[in-house]
Amino acid sequence: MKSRTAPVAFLRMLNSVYNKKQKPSTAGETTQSNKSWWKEGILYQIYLQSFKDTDGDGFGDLNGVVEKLDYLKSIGITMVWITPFLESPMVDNGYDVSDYKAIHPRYGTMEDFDRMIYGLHEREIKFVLDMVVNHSSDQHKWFKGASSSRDNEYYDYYHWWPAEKGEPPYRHSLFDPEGGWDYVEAVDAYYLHTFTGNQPDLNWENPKVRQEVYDIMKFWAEKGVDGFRMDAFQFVSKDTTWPEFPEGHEKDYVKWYGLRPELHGYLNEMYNKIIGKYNVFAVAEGTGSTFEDAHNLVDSDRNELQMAYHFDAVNLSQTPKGYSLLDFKGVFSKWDNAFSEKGWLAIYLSNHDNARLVSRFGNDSDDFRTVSTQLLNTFLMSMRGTPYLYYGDEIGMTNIDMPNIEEYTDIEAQGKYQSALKAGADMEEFINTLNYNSRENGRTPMQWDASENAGFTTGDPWRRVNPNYTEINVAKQKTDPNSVLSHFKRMTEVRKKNPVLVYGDYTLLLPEHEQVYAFARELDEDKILVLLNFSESESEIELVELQGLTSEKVVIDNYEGTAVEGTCITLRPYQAILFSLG
Ligand code: TEU
Repeated sequence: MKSRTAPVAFLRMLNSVYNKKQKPSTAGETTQSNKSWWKEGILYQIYLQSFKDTDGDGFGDLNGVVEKLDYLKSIGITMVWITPFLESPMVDNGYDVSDYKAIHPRYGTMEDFDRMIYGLHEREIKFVLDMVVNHSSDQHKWFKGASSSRDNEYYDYYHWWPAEKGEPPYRHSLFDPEGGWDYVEAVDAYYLHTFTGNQPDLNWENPKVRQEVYDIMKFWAEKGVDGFRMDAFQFVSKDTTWPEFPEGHEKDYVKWYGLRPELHGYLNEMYNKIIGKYNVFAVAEGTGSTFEDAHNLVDSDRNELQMAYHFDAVNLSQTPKGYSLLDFKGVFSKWDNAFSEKGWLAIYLSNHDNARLVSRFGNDSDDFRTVSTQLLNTFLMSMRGTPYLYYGDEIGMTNIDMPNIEEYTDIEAQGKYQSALKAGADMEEFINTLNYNSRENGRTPMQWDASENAGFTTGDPWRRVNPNYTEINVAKQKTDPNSVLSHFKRMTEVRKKNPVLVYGDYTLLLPEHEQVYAFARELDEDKILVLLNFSESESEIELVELQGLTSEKVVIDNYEGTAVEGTCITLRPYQAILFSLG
């Protein structure tokens, strides 16, 4: 392949030239007058370890992405975010970095990275790097130094509670049932960790730490990275008076720990040193706990970040009972409403921290898997905001059944299990829920074809392949015009051809309807009507907007031969149809 043989130094030069040339300005209002490539983009997230293995070690790698570059182009996505591939002891699968400028050998080399980003750019696909800088790994040289002596130059790179002050005030940890402080004898002090004890929080209050972060971002920006996804970002600034955590507030810990006022100053600094200078964009994981918090992060006149993603939608369907469509409409409508004038959001329903799209928000039975995944993909690409689509959802990959705790390798699942045991929870119910909502469901190997291990690896896959791969795979769907994949490709085209879907105003129709999500998008003369039947039965609806519509006005439909009669239409199970009203 051409991109594999180009000399690396040459690729680096091209990447940096590309970076300077291609970036338009990153103004951030929602209207068309403030266009940005990252608003118009369609982002595809790759969980690298599970995407494509090229060296037979059972782990996906950067060369696997290189091998699939033409596939990525063919499905119509325009941005790629790849989960962390930097040097790491892999306690949290790379969300614990021990060297921010080195590639983990499991995933390849820096030359592989250069080839990959060159190949993406050659195909006009932008690249987004996952920046995990709320915390480092405890194996990072900074933490090794810091935990060796209070006089060490890196000691203040982390947060410490000296033991002579007694026990630290309780701090809730998201992953550790024992709480967020761990003791280190060599320094006779406790360090803070929001996630596991192997992920000590960096001390952003220390200007030297911030400078280190900008230096890392500069390194990657100069390598051609187009954007940064800021991991766990709402937590980076801390109240260093360490107030006691109010009992019973584990569920709204974001309110207690998230978005400290100091964070905005740091983000301004980051904008001036990196974002604005290199003309890249950054997306925050998390939005604080109010709309105001979210606006203060991403409105363009703040010169901080450019986009954020909230958790309200993915938090909806967390147990096998599912969710109510009214709540679902409510969440998306209220966020759209709050961001209709200013700011910009990511639109997503799945990622590496969540179970599979169709299993949680659609219907993964044999009868309805295809249509309901098509419906969800239509929805994600019809909303205002940048769609974030997760690998495997373009073919309707489903949850994998894992009813035994022994099979869970994820640190989060193990932590939750220990917490549930400690709290005396009903463990049968706990496992049922975990089996439904565990993020390990969303991390199984990509199903490329019906050969052994789904064509993901020739070795032993690091994680069991979903046994349904013989049925659900790319090869099979490529040639079927009615497949999830073929529909996905049509939908990316529709999104790209219709700026009204990117920038247009959103109006919710039939707000009380319990099965149908209907809305209109409108931009100048262009108007699109979106009708989505979130149910396995037919739904007849009446809307004045339907008056006079014929099949010629259909923009995309996951069924054939849909007829409008007057102002009525009967939507078939999980039917997703867009009409042009312009
Ligand atoms: O997640 C941050 C976060 O807030 C998590 O609690 C997340 O909501 C949870 O994992 C959901 O299952 C980020 C990453 O996305 C996650 O994969 C990492 O494990 C975590 O940071 C620590 O780096």
